[in-house]
Amino acid sequence: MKLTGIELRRIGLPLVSPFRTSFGTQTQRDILLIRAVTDAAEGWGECVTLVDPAYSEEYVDGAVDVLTRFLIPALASADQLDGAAVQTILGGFKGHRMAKAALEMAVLDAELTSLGRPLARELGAVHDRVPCGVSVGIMDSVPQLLDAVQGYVEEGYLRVKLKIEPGWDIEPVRAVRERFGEQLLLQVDANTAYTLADARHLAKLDPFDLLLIEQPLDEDDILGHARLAQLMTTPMCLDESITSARSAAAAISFGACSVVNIKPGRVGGYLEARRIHDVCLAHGVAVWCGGMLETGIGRAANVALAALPGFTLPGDTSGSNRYYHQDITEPFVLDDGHLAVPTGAGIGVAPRPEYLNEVTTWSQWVPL
Ligand code: OSB
Ligand code: MG
Repeated sequence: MKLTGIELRRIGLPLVSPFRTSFGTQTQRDILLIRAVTDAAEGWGECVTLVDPAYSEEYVDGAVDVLTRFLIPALASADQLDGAAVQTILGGFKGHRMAKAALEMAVLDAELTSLGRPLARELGAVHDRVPCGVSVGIMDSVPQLLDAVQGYVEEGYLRVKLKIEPGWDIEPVRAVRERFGEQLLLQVDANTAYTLADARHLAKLDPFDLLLIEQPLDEDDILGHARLAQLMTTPMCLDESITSARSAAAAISFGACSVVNIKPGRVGGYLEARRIHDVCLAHGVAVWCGGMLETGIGRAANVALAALPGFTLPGDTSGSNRYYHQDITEPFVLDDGHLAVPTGAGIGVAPRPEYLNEVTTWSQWVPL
């Protein structure tokens, strides 16, 4: 397969409601999409960078820059291009995993589309639908939070994740546990908002029987997570800290986590995401698929990944309507708390051209 060129496209989509985390509030998204045009087929990728470097060091303008300046031109020399070759070539550049992941996804989609093979099958999926959870942002008040959770539970979500930060942790968790009972699968995500000095405070979450606490400490603080894991009974899960199969293996060996959130964008792509899954499965560490408020493009690929055997916990793979009034693809609709794994070739979905054009704010064609 030979690459003809890459189209970069930015779209603006408002979120259905503001999403507040310990690192900021998202009210609308500025999303970079990648279309890979090859001699065999076309493929789509979604870059999961946010507009500012608040969740990770990457951001949308930075991704556009590194893609146009370095990553896309590096693919020009390859005459037999596929997803695996992209990973090898891009491995010559440090960091920028979200930008790399988007490019890998677009080429992988083109490759698999031309071969008529679904991404799920290619990755080793064993399920045709995946159980879904929902990530619930920090709210202005506990009653407002209870209303939001109530709505999601009524929609059928099988697990609820509450975003926490200092000042919004024990009480909201207590209120949700009291209102929805012991059976609700409940977990929390701090997005690095605490330090090890908060260990006694965080241990107050232990009586609420949470599935896990996600990334309480800084992304560099593997030792801190290992210490904290010994000071609380709630299982420790890492998100930001896990950037590769190697870092996953190291964190597990140090006792820093017993659960891993896998986000393909954060780790440089779906092929590395599968390796992390394999490492975790071999260590008996449960994994689940994280999310970055993706459109149907990224969601399709995440749902394919979440169908692998080690994904034993519900993911942040919510239905399209949890994020957007109108998705750019056919919407993903929750059915009995699950999303169906796409069965078409490649990622199995594509943007609807008219709506895509309507929401496009910028585009650039990079010939090869
Ligand atoms: O930490 O998991 C996170 C969204 C943006 C950035 C980081 C995170 C999140 C979410 C939302 O929790 C997950 C989703 O529903 O896409
Ligand atoms: Mg997280």
